[in-house]
Amino acid sequence: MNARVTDEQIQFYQDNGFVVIEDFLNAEELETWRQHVGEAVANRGKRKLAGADWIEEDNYYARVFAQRINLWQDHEGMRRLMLDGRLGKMAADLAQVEGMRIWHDQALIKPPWGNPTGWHLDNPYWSFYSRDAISLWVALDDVTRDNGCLYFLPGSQKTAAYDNVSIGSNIGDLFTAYPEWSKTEAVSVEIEAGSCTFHNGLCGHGAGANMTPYHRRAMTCAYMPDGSTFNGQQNILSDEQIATYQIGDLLDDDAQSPLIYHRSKPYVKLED
Ligand SMILES: O=C(O)CCC(=O)C(=O)O
Ligand SMILES: [Fe+2]
Repeated sequence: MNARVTDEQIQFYQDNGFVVIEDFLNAEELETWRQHVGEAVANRGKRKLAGADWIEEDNYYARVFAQRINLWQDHEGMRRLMLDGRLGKMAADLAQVEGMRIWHDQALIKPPWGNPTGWHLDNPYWSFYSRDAISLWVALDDVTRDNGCLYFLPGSQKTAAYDNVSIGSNIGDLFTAYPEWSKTEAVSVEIEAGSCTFHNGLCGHGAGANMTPYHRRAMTCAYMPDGSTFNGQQNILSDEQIATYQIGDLLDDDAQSPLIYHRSKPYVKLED
């Protein structure tokens, strides 16, 4: 695993809100990720979240991508991959924070002939607000403009508020919320399988349609800076969990949001 981020990559990320890391996984690691993701997703069936009855329905959104969240919680191989402290260090180095917790992982598998992923921000959906939240997106297939590569609005994380839209069929709705971005040129990111991107949770992004008869598989993980607090939104938390939180409470439950890296603590390398 190419788990080192350079000073140039940190600077690029801070300026643009996203960065590409080529050859993140080697061929053997890529095969392991593909196998674990494939198995974990198959075990889930239509259940989107570990241990909860949130079932995927057949609608427009299901054909943007199949979304299976927190595979680390119910698949041992995924747990080893996702709790790897090296990923947390990369995220913490790019975001320039002290420590990172997993908010949620998710497999995002765009089906053959799948719908585009409408423009959106990530962090406003989550149960904490942070300008330093960050997501990893690992390509498990070569991604091109033909099969639904990501697009980013460079620099948008600097002016984003927490206004957002849902990922619907009008892919440009975000520009109604942020008309000041409507003249920005988006950057498409074509990468090979095994390469990855990181993006800021307030950087505008979307993905194209899948115009091919093949799946476009990606494995992603959203990270929450250590020290983040509850903002009142449920997102992936259970009814029982939110019943115990007040707005402003620290989100530091290691069983739900494991701290995978902190500058002041030694970290374990779980993945072989
Ligand atoms: O994979 C996609 O189509 C969208 C990914 C995305 O929105 C994300 O990783 O935050
Ligand atoms: Fe997103």
